[in-house]
Amino acid sequence: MSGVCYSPSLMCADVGSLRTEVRELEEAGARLFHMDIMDGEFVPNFALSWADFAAVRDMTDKPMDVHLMVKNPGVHIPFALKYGADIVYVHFEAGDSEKYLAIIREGGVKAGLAINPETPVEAFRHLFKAIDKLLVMRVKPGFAGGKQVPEVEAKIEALLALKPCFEIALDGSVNVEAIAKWRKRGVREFILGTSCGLFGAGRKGREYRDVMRAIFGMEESL
Ligand code: S6P
Ligand code: MG
Repeated sequence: MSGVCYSPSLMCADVGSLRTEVRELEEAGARLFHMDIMDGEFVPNFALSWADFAAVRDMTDKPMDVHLMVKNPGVHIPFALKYGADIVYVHFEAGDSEKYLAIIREGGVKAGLAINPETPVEAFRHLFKAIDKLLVMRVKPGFAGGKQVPEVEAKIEALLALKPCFEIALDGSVNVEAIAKWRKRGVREFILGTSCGLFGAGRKGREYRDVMRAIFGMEESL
């Protein structure tokens, strides 16, 4: 398998059957599990709970990230550290990113910054050294199946051109076209939701393995 990391977003899975879902996704080739935590304030929705996170942690040895879409990351970071997250993403737009990134690193895990589609690179460039991973949102956060914001394409291009010292992951509206395009240009992590057909109606009864194999196969032909 290549160095590309395909990370299923578990808020899109059958949350009532997480044990089966995690096992099947692992067998299908998932390298990391993406866990969305929302507070109903930073975004108008709720996704997974810390109980879900802890349960999945017990089910898998694969790395797990947590994408905090919350107004007050300070309340949630301790849970992420306690429950064994490997990467914690705080949103730049929630404020105080420098402080939170430092707390995450001090906790011994990778410090991730998530950025909304409208946030320009210049706004967080001063934080580059504090970031281990950058989660670039291609959609307005809060929901699966969101509409891709076209302006994000230029931002990803600009980020790659800067050859940053952190890894870049793409989240939201990651369809097969986006994977093909950005994999070729050097992006090494993709959060898989409904747009690529892994979850939701697009799956049309196929097994996770079939969808993932199609994505891996596409990569070989690049
Ligand atoms: C959205 C969340 C994401 C979604 C993922 C869904 O706010 O952060 O991680 O779970 O984007 O993917 P898709 O392909 O349905 O947009
Ligand atoms: Mg996410």
